[in-house]
Parts: sequence; structure tokens; C-alpha cells
Amino acid sequence: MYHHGAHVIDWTPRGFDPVLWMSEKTYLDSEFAIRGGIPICWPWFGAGRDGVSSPLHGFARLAEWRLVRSHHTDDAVGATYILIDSNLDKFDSPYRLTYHVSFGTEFSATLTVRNTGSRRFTFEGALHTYLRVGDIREVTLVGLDQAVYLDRVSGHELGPHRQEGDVTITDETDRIYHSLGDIDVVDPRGGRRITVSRTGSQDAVIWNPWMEKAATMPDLGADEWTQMVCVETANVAEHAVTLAPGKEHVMGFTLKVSTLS
Ligand code: TA6
Repeated sequence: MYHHGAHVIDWTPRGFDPVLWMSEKTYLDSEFAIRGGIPICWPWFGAGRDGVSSPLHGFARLAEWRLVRSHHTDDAVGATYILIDSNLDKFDSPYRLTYHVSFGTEFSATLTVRNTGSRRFTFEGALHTYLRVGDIREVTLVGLDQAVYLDRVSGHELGPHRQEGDVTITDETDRIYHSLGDIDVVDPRGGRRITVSRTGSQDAVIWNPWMEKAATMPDLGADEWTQMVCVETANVAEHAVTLAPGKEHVMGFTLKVSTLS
């Protein structure tokens, strides 16, 4: 992990290849977001509900979080980071973010947002998880059948659309699914299934830039787009969260990996 953005960059459970994808060309200086791992998108997603918020995906992934606790048991190690009242020039309500991650035979991440001010506030959030796959062109995402989604690819009709069957990636894909259930990333080339189980999250964002858009991204190595898919634990747009003073909201996910028989 990096303190910068409280950014998880690797989880490699025993007996498996790394589960999180990291770009070979990621920036690692503080001005830019790290490309890969698990960026924390808060207090807005993308350009925000107003469409003009900056930086993209909020400031939390660019901030220096504080490690307040690390711990280990026989089968897991964990860390807890906090971010308190950073960038109040961009978000004018006092808050406290607590991010807890656990690395073991499973991975888990939990983001707790606390309203420490005297007025309610509304935020979007996403744990923008980059999963590593053998070849995205052979991957199937199971668990979104009949889910309603918005299509964010420029030029595509926004929708809402309804997913028919499993999701396969055959072009640039950038969709916000309204879904509460588990999502299985079935990766024949990688010989494994990664199960994403979410809590406190009404949306799952599925993203792969595909060839053309990837070629425009300086922090993505050539052809790396074939080895990643984002399955993001989120609450965005109409599912933005409004918190009363003193209240908390918890959003998180767990990753499990199993070998494809
Ligand atoms: O979550 C998908 C998305 O919103 C895409 O539209 C793409 O912009 C991606 O996030 C990466 O965003 P970033 O700001 O990290 O380049």
C-alpha cells in the first residue's frame, strides 16, 4: 500500500498470481492518481453529479492518508488509514474517512464516511478496483443478468439499459450497473474465478478502455488493456449518499479467488 491515496497496489494470495492489476507505466508522484490497484474515489465519481467537479474521481485518491493501525493474525494482515477534513476548499463539510483493508486468503476493504459537521452532506464514492485477468477478450462477468445499467462510453446511448445474460467485453466498456449481488470474473486464460462481494454499495462500475482509448492513456503500457477489468464498488449518481450530522456510511467489498476446474 501507499499512504498516498491509501492506495492498495497488490494482493497476491498464496497459490495464485497477483489479483490486482497495476500498470507498468503508472505515475507514482503525488500529482497524479496511481493507475491500478484500488483507487479511492471520493467525494465524487468521475466529474461529479454536476459534471464539472475536479479533480476527476475526487481528491481522496490524491491525498496523503494517515496510517493509524496495522495488525496481523495467523492468516491475515490489516491496515487502517484515516483522512480528516482534507481539501475542504473542494468539499465544504467536515468529515472523517476511515479505510480498513485486510490481506489474507481473502481480501477485504471497507470505507467508512462519518459526517463530523453540523449540516447534512451528500457524496458519491467508489472503490475503483482493477482486477488482473489473463485476457479480457475471454472473460465473462457473471451476476449482472437483468441489472439496469447506464452506458458512459461517449457516443453510446446513456440508457437506462437492461443487461441480458452475462457481461462480455468486446469494445470500450464503461457501465454503471445498479446491482447489489456478487459478481464473478471468470477468467479462462488466467484459470481462475474472482468473486467480488459488496456491502453498502448500490452500483457496480465495469470498465475496460479497450484498444483505442488505451492507446490515448500515457500511464497504460501497450496492450496492458487486455489484462485488466475494473469491477468497482460504488454509490454514484442517483445512489449518491446523504449523511446527517454525526451519522456514518459504510461501503466495502471482499475478493475471493478460486481455480477454474
Ligand atoms: O470508472 C470508470 C471511469 O470513470 C472511466 O470513465 C475512466 O475515466 C476510468 O474511470 C479511469 O479514470 P481515471 O481518472 O483514473 O483515468
